Amino acid sequence: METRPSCSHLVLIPSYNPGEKVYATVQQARASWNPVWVIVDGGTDGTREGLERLAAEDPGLKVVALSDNQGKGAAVLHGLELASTAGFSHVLTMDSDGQHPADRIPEFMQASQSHPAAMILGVPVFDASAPSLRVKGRRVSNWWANLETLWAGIGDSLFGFRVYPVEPLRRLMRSQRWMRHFDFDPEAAVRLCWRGVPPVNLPTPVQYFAPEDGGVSHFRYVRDNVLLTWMHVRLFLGFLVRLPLLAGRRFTRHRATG
Ligand SMILES: Nc1nc2c(ncn2[C@@H]2O[C@H](COP(=O)(O)OP(=O)(O)O)[C@@H](O)[C@H]2O)c(=O)[nH]1
Ligand SMILES: [Mg+2]
Repeated sequence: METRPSCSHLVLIPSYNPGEKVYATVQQARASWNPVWVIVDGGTDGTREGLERLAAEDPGLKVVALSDNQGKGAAVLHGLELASTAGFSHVLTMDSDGQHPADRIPEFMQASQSHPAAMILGVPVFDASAPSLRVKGRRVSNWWANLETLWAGIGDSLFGFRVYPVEPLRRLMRSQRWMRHFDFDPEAAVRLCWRGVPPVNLPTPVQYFAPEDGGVSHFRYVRDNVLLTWMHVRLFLGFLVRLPLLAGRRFTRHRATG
């Protein structure tokens, strides 16, 4: 079944050396949505060529190749600029390595159509395949993200299966030089909350694949935890500056909900 292309909502997949899983991932995304754009963020595993071959036969799939590796956030920003020029109002971001459930795309897009001013955040539902170090690590990041927004409702700070309104995110990223690497997802959620983009949370299954099943991760435990710690330091400082504003909003929300 061919889906009619959406003029407002786009699937954007940043991809960096994902291995063979990328083909099934992109094809599943295409089975659920049209259009799908893959931003190939440099890379050396031959998947750029493979994806370009798929795109040559599928008008609903576009592959944009960056000449060198710039980081996840930088790849998303590149896609946002193109999406904005092409007139899209929202993008759904998802990973290229098969961990995210492509069959949930329509449900997320529908939630975004019902709440266009909001960001739709996937909240991971882990199965037994999830490494406990990663599951525990994200509790720490989630706690900080909730403090930094005074519990405005971020269900998960790190999960990359989300729908964003294009313009607020694009403006936010252009206004500073952070959020270009693994610090993209948590910082986007916190800073968009600060700018008045409310989160809507949807539980979403996530899978971790063993290397022998084609699982590839570029998460480097020390490098990326240092990056995330420094990110929370700057977000915490930003939080202190905005505390009166956030407390005021919290008070108004509290009064409105009784
Ligand atoms: N780590 C990393 N991921 C990138 C980069 N550029 C794009 N991505 C994409 O970001 C997503 C998440 O990365 P991944 O290594 O799977 O992280 P993990 O799922 O947290 O272990 C994948 O879709 C990557 O292809 C990059 O420079 N570094
Ligand atoms: Mg992954």
